[in-house]
Amino acid sequence: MPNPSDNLRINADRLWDSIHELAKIGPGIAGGSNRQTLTDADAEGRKLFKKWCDDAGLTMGVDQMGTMFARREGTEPDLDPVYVGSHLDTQPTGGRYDGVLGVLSALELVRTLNDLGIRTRRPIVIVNWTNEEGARFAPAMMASGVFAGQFSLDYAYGRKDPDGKTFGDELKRIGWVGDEKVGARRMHAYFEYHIEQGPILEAERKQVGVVTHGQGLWWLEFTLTGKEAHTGSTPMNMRVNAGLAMARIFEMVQRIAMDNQPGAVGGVGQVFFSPNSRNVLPGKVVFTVDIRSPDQAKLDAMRARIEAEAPEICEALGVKCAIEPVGHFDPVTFDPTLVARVRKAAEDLGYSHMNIISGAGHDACWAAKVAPATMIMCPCVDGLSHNEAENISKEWAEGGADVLLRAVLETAEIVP
Ligand code: HGY
Ligand code: MN
Ligand code: MN
Repeated sequence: MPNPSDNLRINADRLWDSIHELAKIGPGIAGGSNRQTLTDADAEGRKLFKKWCDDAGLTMGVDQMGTMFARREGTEPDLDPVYVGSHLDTQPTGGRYDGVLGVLSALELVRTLNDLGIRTRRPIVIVNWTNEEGARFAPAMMASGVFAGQFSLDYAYGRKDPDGKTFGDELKRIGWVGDEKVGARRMHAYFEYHIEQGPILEAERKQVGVVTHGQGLWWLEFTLTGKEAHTGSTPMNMRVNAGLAMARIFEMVQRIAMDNQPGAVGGVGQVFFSPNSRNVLPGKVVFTVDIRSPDQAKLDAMRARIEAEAPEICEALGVKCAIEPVGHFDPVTFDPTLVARVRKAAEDLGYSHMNIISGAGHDACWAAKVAPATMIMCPCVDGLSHNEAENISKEWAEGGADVLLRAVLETAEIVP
């Protein structure tokens, strides 16, 4: 019977085929993916994933947030399982690999164990977390946040998308409201394999990222109220220009992020203008400022400066300013024992590797609140992600998946 120390490897071709099979569901317009959470495309992707889990002999559980838990039994079913997961929902102009690589590498891990007839003491559970992206319904990492006790189920169910549809109604509409209480499951350990979504591993020519920490994040939603007026006939000194206030706040966020280099980022990805007509000054502007840092003090100081300066900018223009935090988690330190296990697996398998801090948020950041958790990363081309041109090589995908297999087996304990 093989031991974790044996040269076990996943089937890279099968993993690669599954990733690209799923990519056919909810395709983007430029070769990436648009499988936003709780859309019909998300439902179709879930259905395919469930079929693959059924084919692999897994037992599917679903909780009240629609998160999917596919269980491979252990020889000691009462032991807390080892969880391995990520997400299948994407950005509207997302890539094929963000999230998908982690869920399907977990499935490939199970398929490999099945091929080899390997049994483990602990059960292994694959997770597809609902709404990791937070693109349609803020905040990001929503289902894992409810699981970790950060948000109530009611809060999550009440969150609205830009069309005013609620999370709860949409989850019901696609038929994925599960009966499990969210967070009732106990995890012995949680692993998440993910593309880096940044340029470091490729630049350093390393195949595997040993993720020691994750950046902290604030999402601050601004609602600026100006006065709708004609863009042609309204004299400049009579304008209450919420759009100008927004532009000055963008500049201020940029300046504060640059003042805190290295190790800080700040920007805005989403803006709503109302009435959004070419020749009407906006009466209302809504946008979300996204600031992040691995340094808690830096992160909090940036938030404080932004919340102090924005009202001054608005007051000077006669614009009303409301700020609501709609997303947050502190910088995360992943479990040192699991981190060391990942590093040793990369060494034993002969993969080049380096320590790395995750720039993006992940479900692992919330899982770490309730269980020992860690992450593994692979490089991505030009560090590009949240872009349809997101790309990785099969070799890169393979390296991290082999490391995942080995580290999970060490943790779930092979039965000889
Ligand atoms: O926002 C994030 O970092 C993640 O991609 N949802
Ligand atoms: Mn992701
Ligand atoms: Mn993402």
